[in-house]
Amino acid sequence: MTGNFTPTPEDKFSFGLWTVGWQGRDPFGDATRPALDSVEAVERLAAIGAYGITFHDDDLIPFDATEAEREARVKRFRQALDTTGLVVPMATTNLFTHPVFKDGGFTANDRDVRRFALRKVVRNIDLAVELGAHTYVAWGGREGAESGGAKDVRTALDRMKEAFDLLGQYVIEQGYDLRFAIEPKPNEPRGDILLPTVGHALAFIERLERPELYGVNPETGHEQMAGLNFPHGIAQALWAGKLFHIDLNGQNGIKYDQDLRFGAGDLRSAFWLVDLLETGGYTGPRHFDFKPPRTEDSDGVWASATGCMRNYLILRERAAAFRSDPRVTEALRAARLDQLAVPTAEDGLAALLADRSAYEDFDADAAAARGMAFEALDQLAMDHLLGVA
Ligand code: XLS
Ligand code: MN
Ligand code: MN
Repeated sequence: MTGNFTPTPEDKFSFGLWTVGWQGRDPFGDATRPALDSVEAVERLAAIGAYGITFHDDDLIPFDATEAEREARVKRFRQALDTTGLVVPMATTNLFTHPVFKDGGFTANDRDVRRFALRKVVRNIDLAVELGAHTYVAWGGREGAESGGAKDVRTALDRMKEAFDLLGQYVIEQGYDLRFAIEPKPNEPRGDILLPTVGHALAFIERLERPELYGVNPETGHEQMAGLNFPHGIAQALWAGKLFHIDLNGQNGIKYDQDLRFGAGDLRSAFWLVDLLETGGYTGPRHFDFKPPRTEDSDGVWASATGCMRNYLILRERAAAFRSDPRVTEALRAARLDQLAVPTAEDGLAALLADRSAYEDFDADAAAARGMAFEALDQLAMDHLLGVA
């Protein structure tokens, strides 16, 4: 263990303005913390070693701000970015807080609401690009329903496709270097949300006019709320070339969206996730979308943010130690991962059909009797994770 878990901008850690700025308002209780000024957020994030900050339009500029107010806020924010060197790798739109979006933005039954939603996104895309973002996240938290007859899901998906196609057209026509990252979530705040998991989003993207413009922004807790294996979802997104961005946080199983700091919740899953991100070719930001619990004061907020990065760095070190351990190399071979990497029928279909050893002479009982040696491998992972390897 090197013990140096101090983040630097090279680690590419970024935070949503709404994360450290969360005031602790929940469905049962009022805010427990004062509002955080965006300039202070930039300065403090830079001070703790982050490299980026992200925002929803409404985090930076109140929904009903005048033009002059808007300009003043953007100017202060930009100055803070210039002074600190913090960048804006991603931005997104709030299509969920204002009551007008109670039935969604892109898939609201009301057409005028859908047109307003699209214009709101377009406006913030301009700002995102102006501030240097290359990724635009789209989380459709209100796109969904609580009852079966309220939403014709196939038609709503037509409207969802229409919205993304129009936004893609806009980005192309403006000549922007910007790609979209769709963020799945199974429920909350709607009873059921459209595009609930990474798999749903990946399938949807292939139906769009310009699929290459769209990827996913999976969030740890969202997949876990659906009982899914987050590293598996990330692996499939990487496999599809669609991991455009990621929201890291912590979650304890199938319950409300906890947004705990990264590393809290399912620690073993976090270990495999970091292992995958560090070895799987992902080069984007390590973005934290967490909520410092409402029990915390301002010191607790920054302790929580620092903890996200520290836990990532600890896990990065532990995962690297696991991968470089000769016993692990041996255990991987015993578990026959090398065989998995060999195509099943590289000799072709005809050769497979002619190969008597593949079927007629295959000894299924002998193959069934072979142990897979996964437990020894997993214990080595556990030892590395717990720091006793
Ligand atoms: C909410 C989402 C949201 C998106 C951005 O559950 O995680 O914060 O990341 O709108
Ligand atoms: Mn969440
Ligand atoms: Mn998120």
